[in-house]
Amino acid sequence: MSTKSKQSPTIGENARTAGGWGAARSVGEILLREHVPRSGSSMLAHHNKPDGYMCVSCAWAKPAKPHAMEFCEEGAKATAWEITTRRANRAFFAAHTLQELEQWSDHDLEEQGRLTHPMRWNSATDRYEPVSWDEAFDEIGRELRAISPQQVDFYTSGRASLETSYMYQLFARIFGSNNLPDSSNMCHESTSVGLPESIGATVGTAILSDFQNCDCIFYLAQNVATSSPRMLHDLQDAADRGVKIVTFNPLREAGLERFINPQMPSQMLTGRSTSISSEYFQVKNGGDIAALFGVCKALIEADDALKAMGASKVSGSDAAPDKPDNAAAVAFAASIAAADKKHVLDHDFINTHTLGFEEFAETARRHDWAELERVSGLTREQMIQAARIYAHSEAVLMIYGMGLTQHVMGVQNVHMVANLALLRGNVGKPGANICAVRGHSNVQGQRTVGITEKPALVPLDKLSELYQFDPPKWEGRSTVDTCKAIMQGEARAFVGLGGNFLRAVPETDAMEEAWRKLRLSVQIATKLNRSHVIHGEIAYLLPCLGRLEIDEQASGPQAVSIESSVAHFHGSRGRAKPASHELLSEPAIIAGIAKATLTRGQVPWDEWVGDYSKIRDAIEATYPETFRDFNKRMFQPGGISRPVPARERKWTTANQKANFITPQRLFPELDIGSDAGEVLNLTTLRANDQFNTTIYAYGDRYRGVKGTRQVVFMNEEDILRLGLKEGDLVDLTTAIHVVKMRRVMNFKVVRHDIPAGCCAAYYPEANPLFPLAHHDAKAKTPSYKLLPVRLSLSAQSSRS
Ligand SMILES: Nc1nc2c(c(=O)[nH]1)N[C@H]1C(S)=C(S)[C@@H](COP(=O)(O)OP(=O)(O)OC[C@H]3O[C@@H](n4cnc5c(=O)[nH]c(N)nc54)[C@H](O)[C@@H]3O)O[C@H]1N2
Ligand SMILES: Nc1nc2c(c(=O)[nH]1)N[C@H]1C(S)=C(S)[C@@H](COP(=O)(O)OP(=O)(O)OC[C@H]3O[C@@H](n4cnc5c(=O)[nH]c(N)nc54)[C@H](O)[C@@H]3O)O[C@H]1N2
Ligand SMILES: [Mo]
Repeated sequence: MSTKSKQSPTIGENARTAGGWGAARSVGEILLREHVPRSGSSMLAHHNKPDGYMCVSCAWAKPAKPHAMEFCEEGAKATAWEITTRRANRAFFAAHTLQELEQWSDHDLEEQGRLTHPMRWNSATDRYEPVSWDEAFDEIGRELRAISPQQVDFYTSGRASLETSYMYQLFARIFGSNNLPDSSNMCHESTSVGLPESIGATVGTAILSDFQNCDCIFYLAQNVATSSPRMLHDLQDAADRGVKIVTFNPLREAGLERFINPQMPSQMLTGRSTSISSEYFQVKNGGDIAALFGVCKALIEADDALKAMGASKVSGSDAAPDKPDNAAAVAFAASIAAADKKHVLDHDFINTHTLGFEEFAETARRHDWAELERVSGLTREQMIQAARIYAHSEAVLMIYGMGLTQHVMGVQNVHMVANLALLRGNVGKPGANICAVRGHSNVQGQRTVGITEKPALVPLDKLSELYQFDPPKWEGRSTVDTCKAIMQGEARAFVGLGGNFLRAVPETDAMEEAWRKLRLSVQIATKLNRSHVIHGEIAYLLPCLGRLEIDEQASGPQAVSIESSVAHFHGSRGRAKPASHELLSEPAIIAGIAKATLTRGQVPWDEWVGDYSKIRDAIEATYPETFRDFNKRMFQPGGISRPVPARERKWTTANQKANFITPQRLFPELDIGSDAGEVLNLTTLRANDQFNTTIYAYGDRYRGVKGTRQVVFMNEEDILRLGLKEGDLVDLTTAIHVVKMRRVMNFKVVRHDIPAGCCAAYYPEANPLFPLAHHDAKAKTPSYKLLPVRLSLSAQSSRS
């Protein structure tokens, strides 16, 4: 895809320290960049405060006692992005055809600013033209009624509030469709599938106080400084208390190494930074199952050795290792004995609470160290070192992100995290829990109120009783199923509640062609993106209020609510003047479409739009335990804690136990064919100047990249071996599912501290490479963190 912006790259040394002056300075620059007036910066004083608004960037926890400024660089960017004074108004759309806008980059499209008025695409002029809200609703309703509900897909991006999300899923179901794909399908779906099998929790069990109560953190596959920077405060406090932080990540990420807190003047002045990770293990991407098996093997064999030592003491024989290979396990066991402990593993916990331990332990014992080393990229000593730290800790918090979930074996990655936790009872006690760091600010909450393609996860009987309709029982489409249906022409209409579906999904080039065949595309959005510019035969672009804006309805200004990563619900009040007087709120738009479409169901749509507390009453009526006294408690400091049974060691699995689930392989079977050329395993990353497909600017301060995103990070040895040099332009082609050539061109080679055999590029630039079928079998999460690719010098390279 060609881009309008010129990217003039410079690649410097990467900054190993996150936060600090760089972050503080950028906040001012950000407000300036978005043309936010001075008054806008005072907004930030209310950011993530109990009486304020909840950040529209990430989903990280909102503490009951917030810092004076409970925002981060990324939160400030997301705020400025939404309250910007830039406008994509009538004049803008009159001046540009969509064919022309197709040539624009993601950055340039969103850079135009907030959408101001409802629009319909005119095929004669190839422009989005103003339309009245009523006309829009009427035609959308008419079109939807003419299409079978099975052929309509209702996508949700993870930002929409609980109120909006509840209304949206209800509308889809009364209409007759369970096709509710969401961004979560590309994100933590592996968690939503894997954790219920392991411990009966659909979400992580961790809460904020676990950071104060743990003595060790295993930090896997999450880039805290960019993706959830406020968590750095929690990590810093933990590190200052002496908590051991053991990190597994192929890249040495700033923030996981050192952090300067921009809110602590002493640190700013002295430049003193806190070391975050006590151990940093650069696992190969896709090598986590092997790495964690190595850690578990070390623990299990040390436990065996300790038992043998105990037995031999009783029988009076020597505790010396019977085979030399066992020496490490014996030394490890001796360190545990010296600490006056009887076991390496928590056998009481295992016996009382779990099933499947024997099979898991046998498999771990059987795994060969050499194979674990080869697949993980770590040494045996490193895995044993991680195991030792783990065994000497009493409460371990497991934290993970996309580097584990977005894999062909994503669900099994999640199982391995749980397996490791269960070995020492590290679930459901203070400081010891599993923290699945969610992405979008309400992505977790949307599932809680029914945004899911899986009818089994929704109280259909309750919905039927409350709204007098017969909900569809068939399994709906998840994101990759929706892509497939669009490609095969089975999906006729797409309704998008936020997001940028076309850019976020795999195989983007092929998807763009298929997308044009939709009969109807309806996009509810705040800013223009590629999923709007490419469109169906009939296309609507409906602009909505953002969460930061004052939402005035019949009963006065409204509040909405969200759920954080640690399963707490929080109220949020917008404070900014709406970007345009023609905007409607998301609930009002959904109600408008619903009323124009539905011929059944009894829902007081207008009453709900007039007063959102009535939507919350309806949510509480649907989920009485989860949302008890919702309206009364939604603004309580620290939020409303959602009941998560596993947190109390109640295992709501099929067998009422926590389960060790043994992955049958260490690494996915990937057919890389017999083509010539070496294969590297690609992972995709976010830069610190982006929020998903929203590109704030070209660069990544933390990885030393300026002026471009079109880069491929490589290990020095690989660069040499492939006959390349830094700065070369290369083309990347997909090495699996080679039926069709998938290629991206002219990526600049950047030397980076990444294991040999691995490489990394930015999302969404690399998405055309990902075959749709390359996903976890059960969760269908695309394998965005592992794709075999081949690299070749591009024709444009200066050397050619
Ligand atoms: N500023 C900003 N904040 C965001 C977002 C954003 O785009 N920008 N996006 C939001 C969303 S929707 C989400 S889901 C989250 C995403 O937040 P993260 O979970 O942090 O996801 P990524 O940024 O994709 O990177 C994941 C990390 O995993 C590492 N990694 C890659 N492959 C592997 C692997 O195979 N194994 C291991 N152990 N590690 C690996 C990468 O080096 C990287 O550090 O952030 C949210 N917050
Ligand atoms: N290769 C690769 N691909 C990935 C990933 C990866 O790591 N690697 N990550 C995946 C993940 S984790 C996710 S979550 C998806 C993200 O996929 P999406 O959620 O679909 O994408 P976003 O970029 O978050 O959506 C941005 C758009 O949302 C709209 N928007 C913003 N705020 C609002 C609002 O308040 N209301 C409404 N109605 N619209 C709004 C704006 O128009 C903006 O252009 O991408 C996935 N794709
Ligand atoms: Mo996400």
